[in-house]
Amino acid sequence: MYYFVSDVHLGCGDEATSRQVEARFTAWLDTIASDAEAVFIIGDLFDFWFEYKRVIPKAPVRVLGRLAALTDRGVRVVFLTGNHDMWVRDFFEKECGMEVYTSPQTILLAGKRLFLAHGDNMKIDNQPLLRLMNAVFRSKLLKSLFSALVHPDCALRFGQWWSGKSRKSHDVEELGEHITEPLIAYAREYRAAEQPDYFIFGHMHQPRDFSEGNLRVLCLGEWGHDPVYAVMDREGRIALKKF
Ligand SMILES: [Mn+2]
Repeated sequence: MYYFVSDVHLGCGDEATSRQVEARFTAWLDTIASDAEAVFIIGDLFDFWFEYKRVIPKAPVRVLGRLAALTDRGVRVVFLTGNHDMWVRDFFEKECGMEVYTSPQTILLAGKRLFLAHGDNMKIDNQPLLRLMNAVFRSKLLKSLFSALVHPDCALRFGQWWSGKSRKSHDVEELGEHITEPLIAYAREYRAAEQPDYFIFGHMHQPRDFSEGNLRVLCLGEWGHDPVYAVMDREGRIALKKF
C-alpha cells in the first residue's frame, strides 16, 4: 500500500497537545508499517523546522526513529516540505534515509500518474507580495546568513512564534470545502499540461475527495483535529481515510 499524509504539525501547541499528536502519528506509523511500500509526507510534518549544518531542533524523537526504522526495512519514505518546514538540509536524507523534495513532484506509482504538492504557493503569479515572501523564505543566501548569524535558540523561538501566528490566521477562517477551491482550480488548469490521474494536496487542513470527469483531487487533513490521510493500493485505487 502507498500512504499519503500531511500537516502533522509536530511540536504545535502546548506540551500536552504536542505529545498527543506525536503519540497519534506514531501509532499511525506503527499501523501502516505492516503493509506500507511507500509513505509520502506532503508538507508540514513539523510546526517549525530550521536545520543548521550541525544542529537540528529538539524534535519528536519517536517519529524520527519510526521513519528511520521504516527506511531501514526498505520502505520508501518521501518528504515534500511545506511552508512550515521548508528549511531542511541533509538530516532527513542522511540520518533517516528519506527522499526530500522542496517543490511539487509528479510521480509514477501503481500505473498512475500522481501530482503531489503541499499546496502553498499555488497560483501566486498575480500576487506580488506572496511571490516576494516566497522568494525571501526560499532564498539559499538568506538561509545561510540566518544560520551563520542567529543562535539556534533564537531562530527556533522566532520560528515557533511565526508558526503560531500563521496558524492563528488560518484558524479564524471557518473551515469548509470551499477553502480548497484554489487547489482544485489549480488542478483543473495544470491537468492539461501533465495529465495526472490524481492530485494530492495538504496545506488547507480541510479533507476533500473531489471528482470531476476524470479529474480527481484529494486534500488531506491535519493531525490536531482531523487526521485524514490517503491510501492507494497496487491497482491504483485511492481513497481518503480517517485514523
Ligand atoms: Mn499545515
